[in-house]
Amino acid sequence: MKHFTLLALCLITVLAEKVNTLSVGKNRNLIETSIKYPDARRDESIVEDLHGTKVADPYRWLEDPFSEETKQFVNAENEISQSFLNNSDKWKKINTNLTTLWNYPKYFVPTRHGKYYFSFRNTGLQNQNVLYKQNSLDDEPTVFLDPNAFSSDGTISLQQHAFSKDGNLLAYGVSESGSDWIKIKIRNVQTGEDYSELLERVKFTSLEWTHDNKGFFYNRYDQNGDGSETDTNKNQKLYYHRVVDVQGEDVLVVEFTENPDRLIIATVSSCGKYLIVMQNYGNQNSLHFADLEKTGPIVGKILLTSIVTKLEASYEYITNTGSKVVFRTNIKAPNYRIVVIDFNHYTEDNWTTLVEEDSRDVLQWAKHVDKDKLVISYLQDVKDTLQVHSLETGKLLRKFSLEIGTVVGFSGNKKYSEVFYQLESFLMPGTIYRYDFSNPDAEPTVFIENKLNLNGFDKKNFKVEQVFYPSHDGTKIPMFIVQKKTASKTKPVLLYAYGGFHISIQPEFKVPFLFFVNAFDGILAVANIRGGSEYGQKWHDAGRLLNKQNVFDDFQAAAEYLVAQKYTINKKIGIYGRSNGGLLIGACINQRPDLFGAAVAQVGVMDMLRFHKFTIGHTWISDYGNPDEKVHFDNLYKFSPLHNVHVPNSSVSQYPPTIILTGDHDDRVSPLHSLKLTATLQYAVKNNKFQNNPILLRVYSKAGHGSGKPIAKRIEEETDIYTFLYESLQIETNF
Ligand code: X99
Repeated sequence: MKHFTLLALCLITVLAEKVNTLSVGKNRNLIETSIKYPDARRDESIVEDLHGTKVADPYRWLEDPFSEETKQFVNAENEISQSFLNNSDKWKKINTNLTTLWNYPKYFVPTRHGKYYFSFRNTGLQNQNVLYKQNSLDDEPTVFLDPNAFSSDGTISLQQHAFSKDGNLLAYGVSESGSDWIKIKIRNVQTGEDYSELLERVKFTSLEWTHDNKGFFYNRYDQNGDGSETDTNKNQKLYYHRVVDVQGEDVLVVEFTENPDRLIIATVSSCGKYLIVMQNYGNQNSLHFADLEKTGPIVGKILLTSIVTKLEASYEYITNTGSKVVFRTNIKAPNYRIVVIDFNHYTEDNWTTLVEEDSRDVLQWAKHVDKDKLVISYLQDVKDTLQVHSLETGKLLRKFSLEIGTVVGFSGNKKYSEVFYQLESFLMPGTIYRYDFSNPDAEPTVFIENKLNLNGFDKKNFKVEQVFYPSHDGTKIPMFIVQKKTASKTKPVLLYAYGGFHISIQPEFKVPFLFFVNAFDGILAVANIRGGSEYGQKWHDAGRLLNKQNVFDDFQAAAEYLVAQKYTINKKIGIYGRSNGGLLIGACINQRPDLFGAAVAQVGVMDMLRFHKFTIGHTWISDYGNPDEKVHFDNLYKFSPLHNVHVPNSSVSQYPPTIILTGDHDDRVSPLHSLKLTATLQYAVKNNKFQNNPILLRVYSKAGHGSGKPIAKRIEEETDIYTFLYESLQIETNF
């Protein structure tokens, strides 16, 4: 075994070197040449009988991120992909262009805590946004917390933060190398100094202060990690930390030993009286509470009263007036409604509906502001609306008229009459509005408008349209199409979607997307395929579990529509997806390799038979189904990217140029998914006369799933992606 491993290592190294000597000249020529891929060892002995089907997994060894053999494989793949990308004479120019576009000052909504306003800002290219503090909105802001000081390369990021009720303390989480693991610290707002304690083993946490300002609840695991490991995360528990104590003194307050798979969401009610606890699985949760005034000092387990134990719907705490607690829920209301549960009489027959479900629009969130009002956001055909309702009667009081876009930030509090919201869209990098309920007849005013720093950029030269195209089963799918107004010959298209986990993909400002439209004279197409929450729970249900194939059909139908409507041709369509959207790309290149001109699969889930075994993957059973159950195995086996790779037997079935990207500290979707798919694809296409397009793998170091990635690393990665698209889609530019 050892000898075999050594031999494989040597082979990989030798072959990688050979490729280097091959990569001369422009990549457009290389695309016509076949690349020599690393000869990754196949372990034919790994064959399992799964529900009566023999399933081979010859690259199982790539699941060990720490083995020398895996590291060698990654190095060899990186050499190939980097030499491909570095070989493009456009890499530097794309890099410069992206950097210029990214370099504009960014402002975010201010929030009030205690005596101060706090807001994040970024001068342009700072790796991490900086938290500022000011006495009043006219006052000069001073830096309060600068994550750029945490590391020289920007790879330590701020992931979560919560101010104590009095605004004197800040609990904040820091993550290294993009991992989901965080360490919690506490900072004194007056002095700016940190307390000595450091709380570890924290992931997917609540951060909720008790209103005596003495401490906070947070979630922790028994194990620890740095994000490079693949160990499953189960048995999460809720703890209480008192400021100044060492972590060893923290009190275990809630655990659900009978459901080790579930995550815990804890909220302290806005009045401080209740601790509301939910067990979360997918977008469903249970509902429990405790009266903290009756509990007394927190010294041990907190006894919970259960309101909902069955996981069949979602409940989200909004606010409360005494024992009348207001929740957003989708129980018997797939587009969501707002209900009031009296904690003194909490059985379902006593619940009342405050805001009814709308038959068309999805109630996305609600915030308690100005003593007795709720600001509610609805999603209407994938565009946000904002309106104000009475907290007492639920009645609509007023609507804010919004430009087409997405409310990406909102701040308001029941104590204050003032609210801020930030609106973004494909061409609008974020405008912050301020509205004061003490002057109700006035309209919201522009507080700060984020502006690009780009000579000659005028959004009037671009157009955004929304079309509704038919999918394979006739369902109408919304899609945004963004391009320059000028007509040109067949434009390249970047087709993006996500399709899962009840997440809607709304109009937002993304520098790389605008770059594609602006610098490549391309068309950005964002398809709101099923699986998301664009039309509430029904849209999610229509794209999950046994309906998951609808997601892939909707995406392929988007490409077919763009071709049929003469926006473009197959070979000019680049498809891009990340995470669950990476699965989408993996499935679609197997199912319709002829339909696309290039594919970018970032941090994707590719092994649908084993995803539940690594890190937090087991919670995705809510969308994907459980591979250990036959009915779900049969379904997953049909589309799992890893298990549906084919050997091209015609030019139609050759794979499009494909780049697979991941990070070595991605503990959301372990890199093994990308590694195993790459090895399988490369094995299928090597020496194949029908396959000329490259299949590349790029693994970034000190990088995770994406959250907290420093701007410098993001620009590098986006440069790789857009260079790959430039080469693959035969794009013409003026630069
Ligand atoms: C997650 O896996 C997030 C994990 N997660 C929870 C939390 O499930 O961070 C959760 C519950 C309660 C509090 C905090 C958390 N997610 C988030 C999915 C998609 C998501 C994910 O990252 F729902 F947005 N995936 C990667 C799904 C497949 C690929």
